[in-house]
Amino acid sequence: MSDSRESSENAAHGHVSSVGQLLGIWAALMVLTVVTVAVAQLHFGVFNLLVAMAIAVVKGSLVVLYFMHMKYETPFNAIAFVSSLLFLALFIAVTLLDAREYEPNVIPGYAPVIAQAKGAPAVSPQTATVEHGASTAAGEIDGVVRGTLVDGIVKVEVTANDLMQFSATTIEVPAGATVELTLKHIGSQSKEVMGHNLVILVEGEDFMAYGTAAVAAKEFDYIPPDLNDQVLAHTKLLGGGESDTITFTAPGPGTSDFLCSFPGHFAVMKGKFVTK
Ligand SMILES: [Cu+2]
Repeated sequence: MSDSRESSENAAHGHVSSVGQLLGIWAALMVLTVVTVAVAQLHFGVFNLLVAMAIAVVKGSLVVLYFMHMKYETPFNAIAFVSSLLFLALFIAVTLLDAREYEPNVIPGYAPVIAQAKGAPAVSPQTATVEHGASTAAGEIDGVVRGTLVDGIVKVEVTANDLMQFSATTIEVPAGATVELTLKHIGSQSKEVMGHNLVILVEGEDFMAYGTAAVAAKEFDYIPPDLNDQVLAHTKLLGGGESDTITFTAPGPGTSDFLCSFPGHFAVMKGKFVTK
């Protein structure tokens, strides 16, 4: 009786591979592993990944077919196996699409809410920005822009790019000077996606508070009218390729904040406006 049960179980599990066949597959896997390492030393450019994946697929197939006995299974099991692989590929592909879509909106190293909750200071977004795009079209990160004196007017030019960076972290002008400030958006993204402005606050006002409040003022291009008493001067909201020039009088000696008030940007797009 126990014999018959054993034989019926064997029948259900089907094939028993010979030792020779298993050793053969093992040898093939070892050879392919050596090939993988050897191929890694060669450079095929864009085909590097394809070659590596092709070898990996062959190895994986050998394991699945012989060690996991898929070769001796019914076609139904093969269909179930292959379709589960297809679904896995689909999940990964959709996730990657999503990640790419949102990548431009991610501010490197910026997590103020979490940092506040833990009572720790927020990660300096400035440091993160430098790591993220040290060589950009804007060029001078951590730059002090002093402007040039032309006909009694101090002309200052600041650029902003698609990587959410101002070319200046400090704008320095003589106290009381007439300042002509130009903001150039040197990126290519639209105002809706990567809009930039430059808002100089009155001394004592906090860019974080202003930037947070400005998020709700979309219809005013993120310049909330009820906070105008906090603003010394501001440019228009610009899209890629646009620029705006404003003229204002610098106050007496002091230091205040400037920022881009487009939602999410002030964490990295900010700096000091210094009058001396
Ligand atoms: Cu901006």
